[in-house]
Amino acid sequence: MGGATFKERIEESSRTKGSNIILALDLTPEEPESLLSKSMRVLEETYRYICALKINRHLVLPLGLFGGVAKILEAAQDLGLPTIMDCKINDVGHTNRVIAEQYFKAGFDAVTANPLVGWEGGLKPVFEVARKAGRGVIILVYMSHKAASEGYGQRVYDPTAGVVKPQYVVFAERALSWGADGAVVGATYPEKIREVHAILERRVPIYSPGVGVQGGSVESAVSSGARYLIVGRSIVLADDPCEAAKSLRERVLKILPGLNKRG
Ligand code: NUP
Repeated sequence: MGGATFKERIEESSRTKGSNIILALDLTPEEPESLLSKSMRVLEETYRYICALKINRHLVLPLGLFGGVAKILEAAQDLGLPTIMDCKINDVGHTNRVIAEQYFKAGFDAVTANPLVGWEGGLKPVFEVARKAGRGVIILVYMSHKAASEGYGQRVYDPTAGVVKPQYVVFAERALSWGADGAVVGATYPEKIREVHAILERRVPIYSPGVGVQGGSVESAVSSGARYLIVGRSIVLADDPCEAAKSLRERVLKILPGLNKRG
């Protein structure tokens, strides 16, 4: 992968694979040995149809970051897939720095973070560590679950502009001003994807989880402006994960036929 930044590398992977599907490898915790082999099997079965791999604490807690997870990251790297740790970094700066450093040391190409903690003494150290290591930071803008409106949809006073705005609009503006590599907006809220896309234009790509089991649709998320779709259970719990990933990719290509043409 030749691109200099994470944003460029995942873009290149997406064009090479003709897919915008990011596999969320959320397998239910069980005996570490079978969890690791199942993870490897699902990755092996689906890698042709996906452009990146996202890992959650579902795997980090039972397998260990420098144990089983590092092995999965190595396999993903061998398959040419960028990797994202969905850790939603959310603490004070000096702790956030260590969290980001450890995930990058284990081999992750990007981390997710919660913009609610702000910049100074919050996410600034995460962006500094990421830039230095050539890795990415993707921030939450509007989550996919039912209660997302309780936090991301609150109306807040923006002291810089002197106006009241929805929280997610402020977060989208931060994604731009902080130079984030991506912004997460739930596929379950296509109208929010459209609104955030109008703010971000093409400068910060939208990552959309919530397709399938959570009720979001491939077609409405992509046509509203989602650049990447994060998909977990619709693939990993399918009888045939390979077929599930393949058919999701085909649905995306019907809307974005140019995705697998370079340039
Ligand atoms: O708003 C979010 N919604 C969401 O589901 C932000 C996320 N990071 N996710 C993640 O996307 C979630 O943690 C899971 O790993 C994946 C969606 O999984 P599924 O609903 O497709 O199984």
